[in-house]
Amino acid sequence: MQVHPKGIRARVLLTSVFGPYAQDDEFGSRAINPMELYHNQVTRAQGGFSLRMFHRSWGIMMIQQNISAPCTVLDFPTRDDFAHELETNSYDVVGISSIIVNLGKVREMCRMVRELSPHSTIVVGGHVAATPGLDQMINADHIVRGEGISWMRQYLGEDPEAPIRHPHIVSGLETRIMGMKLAERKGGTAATIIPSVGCPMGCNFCTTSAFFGGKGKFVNFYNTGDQLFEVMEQAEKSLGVQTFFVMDENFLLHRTRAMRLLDRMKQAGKAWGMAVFASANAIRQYKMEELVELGVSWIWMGLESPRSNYAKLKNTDSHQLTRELREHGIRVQGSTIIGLEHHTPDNIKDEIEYAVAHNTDFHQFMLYTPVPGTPLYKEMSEQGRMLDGIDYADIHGQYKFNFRHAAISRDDSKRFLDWAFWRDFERNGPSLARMCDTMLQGWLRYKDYPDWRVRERFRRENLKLRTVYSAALWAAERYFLKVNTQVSEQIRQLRHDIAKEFGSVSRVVASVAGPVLLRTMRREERRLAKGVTYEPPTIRERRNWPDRSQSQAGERDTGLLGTAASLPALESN
Ligand code: B12
Ligand code: SF4
Repeated sequence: MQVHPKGIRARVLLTSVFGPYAQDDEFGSRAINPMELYHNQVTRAQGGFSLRMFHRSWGIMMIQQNISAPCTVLDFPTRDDFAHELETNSYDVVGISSIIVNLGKVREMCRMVRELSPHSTIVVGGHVAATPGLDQMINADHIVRGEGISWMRQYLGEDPEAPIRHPHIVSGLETRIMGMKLAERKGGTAATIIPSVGCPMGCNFCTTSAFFGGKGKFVNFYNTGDQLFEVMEQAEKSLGVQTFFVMDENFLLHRTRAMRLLDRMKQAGKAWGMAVFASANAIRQYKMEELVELGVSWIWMGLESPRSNYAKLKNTDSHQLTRELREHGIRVQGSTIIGLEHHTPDNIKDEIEYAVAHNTDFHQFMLYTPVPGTPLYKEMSEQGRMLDGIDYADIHGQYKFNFRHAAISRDDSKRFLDWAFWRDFERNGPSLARMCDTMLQGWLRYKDYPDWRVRERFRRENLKLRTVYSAALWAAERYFLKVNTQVSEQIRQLRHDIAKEFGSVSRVVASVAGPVLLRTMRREERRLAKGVTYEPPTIRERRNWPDRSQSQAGERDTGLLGTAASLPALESN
């Protein structure tokens, strides 16, 4: 590969695509596609109960941490921020990170670089690189497919195989729920750890798996439990965390690594908690007690239809598995695809009912979407079933089909998707309450467990059950009283069970803080009805920067360290 003439002396800018995001615009922002995980694709039908939170662009943070060149990461810039950064810093290399949906923004950013910083080399990476014919659509010098750390190191003349340094990443920012913005404090939010990219299961629709090699392949940054333990211990020290969001598409699949990590945690007396992604077949490799001892407190799991034949769900009763996980205090985030090949207008409602009956703590629904680079895209293209003229900005799985389905129309795809979110909320109530239910079940089962690390983790996680969550449940019970009596009754029962276990503290807090939360909740719903949306803050961080006052610790546009909330993946201590 050609090496940049300045090598590690080249000044590098790594940027995410520009915002604002949660609005319709000519560059491909869509109101329906905000830069929020939960509100975009999980709790979007839950009104003021929806969990609002932002996540940094971890890919470029990883690259920055692993090159020796002076490097700025610019996250969530506006167009003006991006222009200003280009004009004031004379970058040799401008790296733009994007997924396919934001292709229009990449095109515009390349145009801006050519205009404002014509000497810069433009490198485009991330999932957008899988778009067929991308080189004809944007004006870039390099388009990088797959893993980017090794590419960038090589481009700057460094050793691509050198060990990976992990940045210290606070997993979530600016959390809000029920109209309350949660306080940010050091150690209050989980640290993100990225052990690998890709997944060897190779499900036909899976873009992450395809992008990093497909079936049987993935890229491991840390092969062993020992390496992982060290990375986590460093994050513990630097961020003051006890909880980790493990961003690995199928963390539990690698049992040897996970069990070695558990050994190390036991030896060192670590009562860490961990949120992971894992397929059902991977979870089945463990006894529940092993998961609990490992600190697994939250699992994101695919719950595709039993008629879909995905290997990961073979021989698994997913209803029973979900129930069992929750009984052991492990919150479950289900993920269900709407519009699989066998779905028809006649069976789709039953399939959605089946998904919703899992009664997971959180449930993501996504449309079956052939995305460039995946086996599904290849298959649909070969069959001539990809629809022409669909804007890439609308291919994000939360709008309408981008292909001709055998039985379901494009417009109906959106109707069924929306119905799935609505039905899950109607039947199971707010995720916040379901999560409290799981936490209580875990506490009751494990509060006297022989391993003190487990007792300590449940104690720590459940502190909020007796205080702020009791108040939230009080408000939720009142909120649903007139609109959904069944949900209101479920919440009332849960609140009483909590009070029975934790005594008068929870009752007092609920009756004092509950009415306040009910008011903030109602105010939030009024704001949302008026069309208020949320945007992530712009963040600028420099590393190896010649001006030492701006280096390493990062020059931040906002003071963001440590968002609070003991919420799902991004849980506080
Ligand atoms: C965190 C995340 C988000 C965050 C975004 C945070 C952010 N700041 O951008 C949130 C939750 C908001 C989000 C939203 C969406 N997301 Co998302 N998200 C992820 C997730 C789970 C992790 C990304 C990550 O950090 N991975 C770890 C890092 C290390 O990997 P990486 O980003 O791929 O980076 C590596 C390479 O790609 C490359 N690279 C990346 N950037 C660059 C730049 C340069 C210059 C170079 C050289 C290399 C390079 O090097 C990195 C290291 O190897 C991925 C799934 C996954 N496991 O990756 C989906 C994923 C990226 N998201 C996806 C989608 C579809 C979406 C949504 C459209 C979905 C939706 N409807 O909600 C929205 C879009 C929102 C928007 N307006 O843009 C798809 C992308 C599909 C595609 N082919 O484009 C993915 C792959 C999930 C999936 N399997 O479908 N997402
Ligand atoms: S198991 Fe999940 S992450 Fe792995 S290929 Fe299938 S859908 Fe993708």
